[in-house]
Amino acid sequence: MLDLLADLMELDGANKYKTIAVQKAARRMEAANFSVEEATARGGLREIPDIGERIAAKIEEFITTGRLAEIEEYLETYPEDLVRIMRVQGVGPKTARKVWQELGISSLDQLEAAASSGQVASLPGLGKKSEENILQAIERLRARGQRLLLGDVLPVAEESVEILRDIPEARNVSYAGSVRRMRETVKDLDIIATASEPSALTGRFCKLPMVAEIVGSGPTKCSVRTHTGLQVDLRVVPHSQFGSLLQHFTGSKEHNVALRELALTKGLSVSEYGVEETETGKLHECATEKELYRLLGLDYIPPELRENNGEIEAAAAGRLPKLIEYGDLKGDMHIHTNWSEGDVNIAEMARAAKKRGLKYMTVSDHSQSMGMVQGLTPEKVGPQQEEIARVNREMKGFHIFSGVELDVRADGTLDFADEVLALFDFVTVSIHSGFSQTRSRITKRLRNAMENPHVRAIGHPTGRLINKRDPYDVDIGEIIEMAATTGTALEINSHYRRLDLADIHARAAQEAGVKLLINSDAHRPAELDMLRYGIAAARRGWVRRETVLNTLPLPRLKALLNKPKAP
Ligand code: DGT
Ligand code: CA
Ligand code: CA
Ligand code: ZN
Repeated sequence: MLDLLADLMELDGANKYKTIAVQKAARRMEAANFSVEEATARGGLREIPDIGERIAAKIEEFITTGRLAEIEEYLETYPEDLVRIMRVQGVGPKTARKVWQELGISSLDQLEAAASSGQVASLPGLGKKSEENILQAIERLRARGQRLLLGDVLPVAEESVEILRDIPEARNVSYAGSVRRMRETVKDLDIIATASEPSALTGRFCKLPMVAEIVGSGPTKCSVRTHTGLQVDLRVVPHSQFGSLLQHFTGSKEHNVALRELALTKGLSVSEYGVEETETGKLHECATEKELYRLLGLDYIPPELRENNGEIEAAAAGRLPKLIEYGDLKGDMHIHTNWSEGDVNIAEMARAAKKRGLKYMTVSDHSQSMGMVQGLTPEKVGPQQEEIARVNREMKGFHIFSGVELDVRADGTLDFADEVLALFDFVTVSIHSGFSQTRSRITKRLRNAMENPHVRAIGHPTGRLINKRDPYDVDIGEIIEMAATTGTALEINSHYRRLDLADIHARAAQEAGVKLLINSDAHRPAELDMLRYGIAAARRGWVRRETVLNTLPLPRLKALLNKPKAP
């Protein structure tokens, strides 16, 4: 309801800040893992962040009457399907209004038909290129499945496991499936447990406040749907088979199939109950996953690697990589503060980073040309560096580097001149505009950036937002090659909406000898917690500690930054 309202407000050209407030509230409602109806009934809506008086009143109106007068007023002017058109990538409210007013288009199907017949290209301000982009975007929108983001599900997984573990009858509890493999998107949440009394777990689970609906339940099994629309399957299994079942339900399916094929060559057969010797019929139950892998002659394979991408061969040869771990991170080289669009000042971000065990960070506020935000101008660099120096004097055991997240403009030029860039300890370049440029232009922009001796890294290298915005048209192989030859590091942006580089690209970069960064891109202290998702993506990409620059101890990183960059 709030999403629809925000879209209608945008269509109508309403005040931008009011629209943003509604959008923020919509995100809060989407993430609310409790009954909003109950919260409304007990007058608790205002306790939720981003829900002010006006929006609380709207939610109440909707819950008590089932409708919202404001939406109905808008719908007297605009057809509801117009908002679906707005959600096509590259079509904003202006274009949606234009195709509606000029061509009478009010649905996705109509838009697709009009674009296919060349009518869209004939409108003022739109051309052949926009028309093609619209067609492709519609296709992608339709192809996109309804998978959830890991960062929206993992906290629920951890909370559920914690609650179940606290039940006296519980013995082992673990989440499994794609969540345990830390895939960037997941379909559902799978939980495996053992217990002295299985029904104690399933019974309690069905009654959790997060549960909106029970899909199915029995003494050892139950499936529920939460208020956020997540399906959770809990299975309580025999203790002696916990390892086998956890391994089975962790998957991936492809990994399990390959494992079974390998077992057959050894006269064994693997099932969710154990490993059976084909000839004698003897069943080895596995209480731990380690036992199962050992029976097959394999080293233990971490869940993040179980995608049948060479991990079984590597485990057989004793050549699995030693994967990077969260504790290996020593710093964060991409942090925003209130010098651009961050919420808090330098000292506060530094304290938050230090509290999380980091030893250093780079203040990398946006440079001036960033569209909406108040970016850093060359004049502000001096005063900002004075503030950094002051905080550095005050803080013990922590160091702040002076950096910038520099725009490379649509025409390929950098946002600051070389004399300004020379003032910083660490320059990261990112693309924030011109997403629809051709591959050769985007590549040229990134090449310009990487060939500049002051530019140490590329931030969120493909620009994707998972499930929302596709990467700009870029040849990732070429980016990796340029990074290798210029000695420029590539970022794994840890925000779970980005995870950019993606796992497989991080793996390719490491193989090409490129150095990586795992950064939070935090705009407020809580977002430093995103780093765990960056670590997960890196592990899925087989990344070792040595590949990641911000695992270096401070003195070694300082020494490295004192030298010109080199391949
Ligand atoms: P998802 O839920 O699509 O994000 O991905 P998964 O991997 O969690 O898939 P899910 O929930 O359908 O199944 C959980 C695990 O159960 C899966 O990773 C492996 C195992 N599994 C499911 N179906 C099969 C199957 O047909 N054969 C084998 N070997 N394993 C399966
Ligand atoms: Ca699953
Ligand atoms: Ca499942
Ligand atoms: Zn950025």
